[in-house]
Amino acid sequence: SQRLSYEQKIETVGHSKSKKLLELALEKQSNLIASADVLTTKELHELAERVGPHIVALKTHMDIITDFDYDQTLLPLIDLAARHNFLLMEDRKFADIGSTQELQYSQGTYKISNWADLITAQVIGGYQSLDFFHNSGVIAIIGMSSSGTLTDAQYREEATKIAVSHPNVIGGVSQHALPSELLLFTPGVNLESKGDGKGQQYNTPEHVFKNLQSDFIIVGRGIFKSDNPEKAALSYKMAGWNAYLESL
Ligand code: UP6
Repeated sequence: SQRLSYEQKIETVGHSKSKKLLELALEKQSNLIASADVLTTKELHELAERVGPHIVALKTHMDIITDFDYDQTLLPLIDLAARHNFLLMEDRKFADIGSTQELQYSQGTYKISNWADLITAQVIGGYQSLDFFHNSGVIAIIGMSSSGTLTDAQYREEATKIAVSHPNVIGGVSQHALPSELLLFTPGVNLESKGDGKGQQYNTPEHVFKNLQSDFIIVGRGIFKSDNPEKAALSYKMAGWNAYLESL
C-alpha cells in the first residue's frame, strides 16, 4: 500500500488549514484529534489544558455545552489553542441548503466562522451547499462509523466526488480509504472498547492507519472519560504516531 507521508502531503495540499494541520502533525509528532464531548465550559477548558500539548486539533460540539457563553467559553478556548498550538474543529455536521448553512456558520449563538479552523459538513446538500465556508477548512462526512449508517459504497463514491472537487474541502470523515488528495479523519477509535451500545463501532489506531491509510484519528470517550485524560491522550498520541510510521 502506497500511502503518502505528511511531508509529501504538505507539498500537494492547497488549503492553508490543511497545510497548518500537517505542519502541526510533524512538529508535535501527533495525528491525534481529541473530541471534547463534555457538557460544561469548565470541563472543556480543563480538557483542553490537559490534552492540548499532545493533540493537533480539539474537536467540539459547541451545542452540547450547557452553559455556553461566547466570551466565557470561546475566548479562553481560543487562548488555550494558541498556547498549546492546536486547531479548533467544530463538528457541526452541517446538512442543509447553502443559504441556511451560511447563516448557521456565521450567525446565531456560536458564530462558528469567527473561530473554527476546521468544520465538518455533510455533502447531502450538494456541491454548492459548501460554497460559503470561507474561513474554515471543510471536512466532508463521507462515511459514518455507526452501525446501520446509510453511507454505503455508492453514497461514499458520490460524496467523494464532491469533496475532491470543492476547493473549501480539505478532507473527509470515513471508515474507508479516500483518494490521496483528501486528508482522512477517522473517528470510532478506542483502545479498550468495541462499541458503546448506542451504535458506535470502534477500531484500533493500527487498523485505521494500516487498512484505511487514515491521516488523523479522532478520540472522544477514550480520552475524556478516562481517569487520567492527559495520560490517555499521550497513549493515543503514541499509538497513532507509531501506527502511522508503520503504515508508511
Ligand atoms: N463522529 C463519530 N462517527 C462519525 C462521525 N463523527 O463518532 O462517523 C464523532 C461523534 C463524537 C466522536 O460525534 O463526537 O466522533 C466520537 O466519540 P467517541 O470516541 O467518544 O465515540
